[in-house]
Amino acid sequence: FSSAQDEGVQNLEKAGILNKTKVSENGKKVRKNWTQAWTVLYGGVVTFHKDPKSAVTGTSVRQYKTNPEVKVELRGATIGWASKDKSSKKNVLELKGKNGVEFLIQSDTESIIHDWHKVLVDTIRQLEYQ
Ligand code: I3S
Repeated sequence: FSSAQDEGVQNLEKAGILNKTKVSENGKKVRKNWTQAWTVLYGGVVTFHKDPKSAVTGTSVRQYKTNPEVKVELRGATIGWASKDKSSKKNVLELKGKNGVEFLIQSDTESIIHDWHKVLVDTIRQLEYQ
């Protein structure tokens, strides 16, 4: 058995470069500003970091310790595929945090965004059992 529930959230980690934009803050819509970010999932938290170029040399999630630009707690968050009216881009995920914050995350590479979808779903599910 190797499901997320057996592994625990601490083993669900991932890092890579994604496009992201905030779309809501405190439940209020904000203007989109798509930027590339080094995106890290670790300990049930997603962080977005500027300057992905300096991060690509690091292989381990834990090695990347610079201050995140943005932090989204996955406990109580939801993740799903964004509907067509949310963006004209393809492969867009909608990440909604508990505090009314909402991000779109996107990659042109389908496999990359599918891997993120899976690990985010698994993490959010795992956090419900803790
Ligand atoms: O949902 P919107 O407003 O059509 O989002 C687009 C805008 O944010 C646009 O910037 P301006 O606000 O300067 O027009 C962006 O360049 C687009 O990328 C946004 O749409 P997509 O469909 O790419 O999410």
